[in-house]
Amino acid sequence: MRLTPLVLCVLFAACGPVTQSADGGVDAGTPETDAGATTCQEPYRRCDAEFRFRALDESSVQLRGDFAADGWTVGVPMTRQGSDWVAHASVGFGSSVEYKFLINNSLWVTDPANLKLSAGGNSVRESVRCEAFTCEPNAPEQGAFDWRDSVMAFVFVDRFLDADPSNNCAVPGADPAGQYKGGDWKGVTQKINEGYFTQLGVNTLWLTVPVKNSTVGGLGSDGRIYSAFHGYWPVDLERYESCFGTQQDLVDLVNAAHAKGVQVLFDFAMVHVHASSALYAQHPDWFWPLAFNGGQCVCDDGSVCPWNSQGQRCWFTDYLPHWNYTVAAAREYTVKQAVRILEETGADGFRLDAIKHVDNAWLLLLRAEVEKLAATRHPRPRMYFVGETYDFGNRDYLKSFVDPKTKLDGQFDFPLRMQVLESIIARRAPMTALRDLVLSNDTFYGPNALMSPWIGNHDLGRVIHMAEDMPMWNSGYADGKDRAFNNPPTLPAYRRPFERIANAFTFLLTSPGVPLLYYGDDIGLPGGGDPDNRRFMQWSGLSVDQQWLHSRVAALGALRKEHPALRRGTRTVLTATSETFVYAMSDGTETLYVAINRGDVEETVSGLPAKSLRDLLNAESVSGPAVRVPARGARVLSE
Ligand SMILES: [Ca+2]
Repeated sequence: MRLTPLVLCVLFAACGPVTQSADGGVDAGTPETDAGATTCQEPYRRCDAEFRFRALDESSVQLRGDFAADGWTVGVPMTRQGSDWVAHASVGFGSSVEYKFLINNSLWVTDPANLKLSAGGNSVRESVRCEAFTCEPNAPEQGAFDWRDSVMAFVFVDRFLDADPSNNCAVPGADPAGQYKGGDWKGVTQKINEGYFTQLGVNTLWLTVPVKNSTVGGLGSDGRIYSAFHGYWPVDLERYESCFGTQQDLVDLVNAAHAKGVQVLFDFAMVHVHASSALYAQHPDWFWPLAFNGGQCVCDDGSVCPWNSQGQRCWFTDYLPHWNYTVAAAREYTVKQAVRILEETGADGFRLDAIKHVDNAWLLLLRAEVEKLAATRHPRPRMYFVGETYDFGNRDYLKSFVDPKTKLDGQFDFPLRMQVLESIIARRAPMTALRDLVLSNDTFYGPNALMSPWIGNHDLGRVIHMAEDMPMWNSGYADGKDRAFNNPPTLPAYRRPFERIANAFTFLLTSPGVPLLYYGDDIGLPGGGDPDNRRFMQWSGLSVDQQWLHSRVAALGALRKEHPALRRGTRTVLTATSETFVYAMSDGTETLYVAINRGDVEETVSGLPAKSLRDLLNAESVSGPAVRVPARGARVLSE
């Protein structure tokens, strides 16, 4: 790995554990190194760690460990210095390193000078820190938003708040459920200024696609006519969506968000354009032909493959020409428009739609060009890209798109969503299954990856119905479309589903990554599959249960903001049963304990510290190591 020259700490306070305020900024008490100078955010720092082994009569000693991807197989030869063998390795600031010494190329030994061993029997040096560190290339700087602190809400602009009826659109013949409903950027700005998002602990917005969409209707697979209220049928990437407002309205929105410490991501639809787009007429060679290989899909390797295959490039439907990014001009054009949108609006990144249907070359180019833009902003930010790869099971496939340096920062964690749904919400799998996934999932996607854990989105039936006593759909894969028009679901009239959703949010908001709140899930907004899962946001007349869930999500958001361990910490699994899951989140400064009971009777959980504990979520005191957790309840405990 190439590193920039040493950044020497001028003041000791900037070299030790740096205290971050809840909004990600540096605490006022942290001295600046010198006027105008900045330094990189902690996850992008590396320490030069020295390892020593007291020499006897060895002919060679190597350092092996997890300090590098190939550190266990290649290793670092140690050199003899006086009575010691000595080697150096670059270790992530604040991270832990496991290692052993390989003597004479045959004998593995732990470090006799370090008694700390891992479960696997390796020596462990915990939480490595250093006064002099190096910064990785293109690292985000101190003072810029730290994305480990992000909590994201997906705001479906057309369905959120209509603050300006003068921009409202209507598509002739559209089904009422698929028609524009008037929501706009001014409406989002109004809610930003009212503190609606801040009060929920949300500091990142994902907004629907901002570019001009088709003004004609499209025929859905259900035979109904839809408008482009969702933004996924772009016609002109160089104009903004007039149905949502003006370019100035959008700039005002981003400025209002930033004034509240809220980041803004735009959905970007780079998979296709609408057939009415002039781009398609002018540059037919920029798109795959509809009848490619006899109308079937084409995959990365040029073979014919089924719909939804990995790397598939076929049209979603016959009015959505699919970009052919093997054509450099097509790639460069869309990336140029994406970067321009970030430049013009000041926004902070993208949610990238259906990224598995886009050539890797496009994503690599987008990252490279957006990094150039980042270099012009001060302090240099991390521009966050979160991808949608609709796959509930294949983590390796999701991971193949994740590399914060060159591709995505993270993806929506579909496999984790499936397990949270099955274990906590629908209760068809034991909580031990969630534990089993979590044990490997937190670090699965690699250094500095920030996945987005979630439970609801705009492609699935509203999650509240999966939390009913009898889950509305029998499979986590169900899209809920059977109830989109036929017998659409109504709001549950009892508390239990709301408690189960609160438990799921307890898990999300005490997990690493960028947790996602789909608009309305904080009030258990009802709805079947698309488009019924995109009902207009309910701003009044909330039931007592809806108000309870909203306040619970807000309390969890506040806890996450107040306690860095809940968002930046490392998870240690403590105990799990079929009904309960208990884990600790620790950042080296503070440890919090999370206990979730998804069952319908009170449970006693074990494994907590044997002392008095404060339940921050319910404002109660309890005593460990065994603590009672109410039916469908959770505790977030502090020592
Ligand atoms: Ca409007």
